[in-house]
Amino acid sequence: MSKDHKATTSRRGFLKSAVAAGGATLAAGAARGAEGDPAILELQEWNQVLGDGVDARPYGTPSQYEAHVKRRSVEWLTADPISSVNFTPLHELDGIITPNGVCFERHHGGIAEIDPAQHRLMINGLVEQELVFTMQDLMRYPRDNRVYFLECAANSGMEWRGAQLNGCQFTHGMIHNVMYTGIPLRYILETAGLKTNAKWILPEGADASGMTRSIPIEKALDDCMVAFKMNGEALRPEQGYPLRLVVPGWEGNMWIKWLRRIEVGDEPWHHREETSKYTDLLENGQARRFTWEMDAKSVITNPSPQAPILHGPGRTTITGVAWSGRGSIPRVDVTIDGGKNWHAARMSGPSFDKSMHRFYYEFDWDGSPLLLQSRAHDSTGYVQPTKNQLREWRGLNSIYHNNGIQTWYVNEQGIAENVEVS
Ligand SMILES: Nc1nc2c(c(=O)[nH]1)N[C@H]1C(S)=C(S)[C@@H](COP(=O)(O)O)O[C@H]1N2
Ligand SMILES: [Mo]
Repeated sequence: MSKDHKATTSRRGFLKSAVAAGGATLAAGAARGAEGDPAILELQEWNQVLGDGVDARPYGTPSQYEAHVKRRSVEWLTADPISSVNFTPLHELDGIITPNGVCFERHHGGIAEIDPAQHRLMINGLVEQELVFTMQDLMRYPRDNRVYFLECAANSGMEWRGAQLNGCQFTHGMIHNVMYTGIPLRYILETAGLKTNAKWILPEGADASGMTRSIPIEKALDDCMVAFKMNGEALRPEQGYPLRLVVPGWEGNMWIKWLRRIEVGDEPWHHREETSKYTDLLENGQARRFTWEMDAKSVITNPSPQAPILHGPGRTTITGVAWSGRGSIPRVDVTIDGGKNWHAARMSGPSFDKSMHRFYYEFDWDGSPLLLQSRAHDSTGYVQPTKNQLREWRGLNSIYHNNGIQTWYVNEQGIAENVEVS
């Protein structure tokens, strides 16, 4: 490889010249020699005994050493687990896909356990012909595969008044990003035949909460899907097995799980979840309503309060995720000094509309404290605002749609903390 490998080069000098030499050299610079390290010089136990055979694990689960990678809830947010939320461990993940077992859950009446043979989807209201589908009936339709994020509108809602929860799992973990297999809702509505005054739909869940939301017909006919698979396998019961509505880019509450009925109407229904909940009370006493689209947002997942820098100063990789309900994310900026200097992050992985994007920023950490932030730009030109800008626009009464820039303070030991800079 390059001359940077010369043993005479000082560590700092090595790192400096390695920056110019490119990625592969940098990675090599992070390693050391074998001397004095039994983990490489001696055979480990697992190297000397036969392991489990092929049938020991008919449905695979993660390594026992990954047991900390799990959904977590916040005690004071969980009055009753039947109507509550837990959070995706964003700081443990990489790439753009959320594994099915750690997708955050939000239920209003617990998880419905549905026998798919007894499950039906009904279309009624302003249609030429009311229809009832079995799961098998639905399998006759052409299906699509698309990757979308689902973000609860309340994600980061606890941070409106100031930095509060210590970990991106808790501040930003009401989001998952999954490849759905499903049927464009348009095909199903066209089979039933929309009447000319059909302007809205009301999807309804088969769970104890019987959740409903009004959705304009334009969105229903545009990119909504009736999904039955996530990341290649059946939806998990937590995510709406056997059928859920996918409403790309729009607030998670509208993605009705355990979908059993879609009513077609000529005006919105003004149900609970679009009046008393999922509306934003502004400073002047007026409430924003029908704020469906999720604004562009990003967060640094590593380092973060649950994921300190453990390797000490020197070459350091910052990573995070960004998304927008209006399109893709062509650019994310990262700052390590609280916004004095911004650097273009390196985007890596597929870039889909209304899907999570992964970014990286590699730099030489001198061991002094950091103020880390990321700022997303979406394909419409929208730039993620600061938290204070949001507060100016919307006051402090809001819970929902907090997409302000997150700050992590990292101390000399690499420990990170949730803070705000003014
Ligand atoms: N039937 C039904 N659908 C529902 C809910 C529910 O309680 N019941 N919760 C909604 C809310 S508020 C959100 S944020 C998302 C959460 O989806 P998830 O559990 O897959 O993360 O589902 C939505 N769909
Ligand atoms: Mo939600």
